[in-house]
Amino acid sequence: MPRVIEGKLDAGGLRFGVVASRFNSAIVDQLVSGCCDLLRRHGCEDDDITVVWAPGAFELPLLALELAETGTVDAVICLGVVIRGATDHYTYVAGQAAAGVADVARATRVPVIFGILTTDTIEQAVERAGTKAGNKGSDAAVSAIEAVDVLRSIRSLTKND
Ligand code: INI
Repeated sequence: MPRVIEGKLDAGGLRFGVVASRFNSAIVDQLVSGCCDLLRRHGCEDDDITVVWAPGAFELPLLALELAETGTVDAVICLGVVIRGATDHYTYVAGQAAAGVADVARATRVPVIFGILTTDTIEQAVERAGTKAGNKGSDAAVSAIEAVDVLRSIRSLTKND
């Protein structure tokens, strides 16, 4: 049998940063709510969740970096909504947000989760923020819990294992 490392979904004792953008806040609020609710239902205490508000998705990576570097959180969850408009502005905002989130995770070795909706329409975003297509904020919270646990397991491996 191979040795298999997979994450448990127990958030008890873990600390999370939630970095959310105010842009499209009516929808982002639902992502934050779904995210925090999921963390609590998996054993995370309210005191162990820090919510930070960014102006827009473009600023999420910088604030995630600062938060991750404090050493006070086990994972950072980035939440936002970028909706395609008439110009190519969307491409720059969404592209930099996605690349930035990945960069912060690799630079800090803290899981930084991409919970940013990138959609063509407001309707598609609403569908993914607690209506018919689930809640991407909750999904991001699951990914955060799982990533923290998998990382801990990998880091506890020794050469003799
Ligand atoms: N920010 C978003 O979070 N979502 C968007 O859809 C969006 N659009 O489309 O413009 C957006 N723009 C603001 C951007 O994130 C920055 O806050 C701004 O450019 C200042 O740096």
